[in-house]
Amino acid sequence: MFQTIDHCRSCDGATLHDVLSLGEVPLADKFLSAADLSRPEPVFPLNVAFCGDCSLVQIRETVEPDVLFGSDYPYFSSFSPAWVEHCRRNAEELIASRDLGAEHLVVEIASNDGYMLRNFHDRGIATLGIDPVPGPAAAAEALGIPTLRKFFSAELAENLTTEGRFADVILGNNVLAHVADLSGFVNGIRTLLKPGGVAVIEAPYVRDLIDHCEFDTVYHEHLCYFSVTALNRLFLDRGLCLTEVRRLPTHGGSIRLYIEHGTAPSDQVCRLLDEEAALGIDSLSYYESFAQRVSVLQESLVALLDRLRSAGKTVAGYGAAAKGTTLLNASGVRSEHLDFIVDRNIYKHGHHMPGLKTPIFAPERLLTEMPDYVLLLAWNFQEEIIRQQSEYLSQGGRFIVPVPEVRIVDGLRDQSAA
Ligand code: JHZ
Ligand code: ZN
Repeated sequence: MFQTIDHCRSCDGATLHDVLSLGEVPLADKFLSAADLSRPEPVFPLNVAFCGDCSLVQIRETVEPDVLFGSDYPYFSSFSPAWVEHCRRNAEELIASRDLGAEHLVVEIASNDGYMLRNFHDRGIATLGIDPVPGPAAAAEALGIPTLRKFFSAELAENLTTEGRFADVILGNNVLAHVADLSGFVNGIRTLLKPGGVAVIEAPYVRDLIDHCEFDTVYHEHLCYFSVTALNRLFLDRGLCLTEVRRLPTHGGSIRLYIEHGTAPSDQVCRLLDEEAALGIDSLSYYESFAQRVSVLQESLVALLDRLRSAGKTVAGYGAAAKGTTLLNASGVRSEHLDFIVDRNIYKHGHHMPGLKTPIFAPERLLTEMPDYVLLLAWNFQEEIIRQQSEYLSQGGRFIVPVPEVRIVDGLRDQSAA
């Protein structure tokens, strides 16, 4: 069901250095049904490595994509309003800056439930979604967005262009890290992209991951953790170049890449490359203290939960996010630490968190149960969730925010809990 690499996923170099081991954990999005609870749950090793040749950070384990992104894949982008708004603004900007109209085609790779393409579709611009997961793809089709239920690949791009379909804009949010065949994926973008077209891709930024100790964003779906340095090489080697890179606050810190046909990165991108070089992102030393900082965070989280439980406090979780699976299981949080987890995604209700088996309910349960503390597993939506839960806070509830360091937020104060 999984393979272990000993060569880099981007440059095929053999100099992989281990950076962090997260032990053996279940698959992040494999929420358990009631029937699953009595069956053994598979766990997989999870190890992060750094390529000494091209500086790409990656995990060593490759779980088959059909296992990770099968019909039970529960992620529907539209349950997170701030994310939907972030993407709407990106779409509006692209429509204006590229003067998109009925004669243009926008293709999105990993189009999920149509959360992004709907912005183009509603303006009469032709769209094509590509996503292998049936549930979200059906939701996109219900909005009128044609969706190919397939993984994107070089071959798929060839087939589309043989039919005369070339893209003016290619979109891909949080998909590049999921791709095992990076070379095929990037070659596919080059094939499908019209001359003069642009691919706009967002991915979590490894610099934010390391600097803010976001180890929980490491899970088997995420094979790679990108720097601009590693990406620049990935695209240049395949006849594409970065014309702009923007840093974004989403998912704990991401980058948006603007990619076009060509052979020279823009001056703006060169400045970011210089900045990364000055930080040493291309050298192993940048990653050396990470594992130690992760274990301090993990220990302080478990110590806090032990302390609260010993004092008879009730504790719930907010956000059955994929990253919650890593946070809980890799840190050694135990099922007796958490009473329940809440999430807005109705497809996760009635299910249980991988590993800990904590039951998942709708957020309304926070007010009926009034747990003393809520561990914010979806900490990347901290502001939005805390705003939504003002009632819970005003009744004396408190949030535990685990990343970048464990702290307690009671609405008035934000204090370290270490
Ligand atoms: P969220 C996702 O991971 C999906 P996850 C994917 N694995 C990926 O690559 C990364 O992002 C980058 C819920 N929620 O989006 C919705 C509320 O309940 O941070 C989600 O279940 N109420 C493809 O799963 C979860 O929290 C709210 O108000 O780690 C958030 O998950 C909001 C805002 C969210 O990503
Ligand atoms: Zn490499």
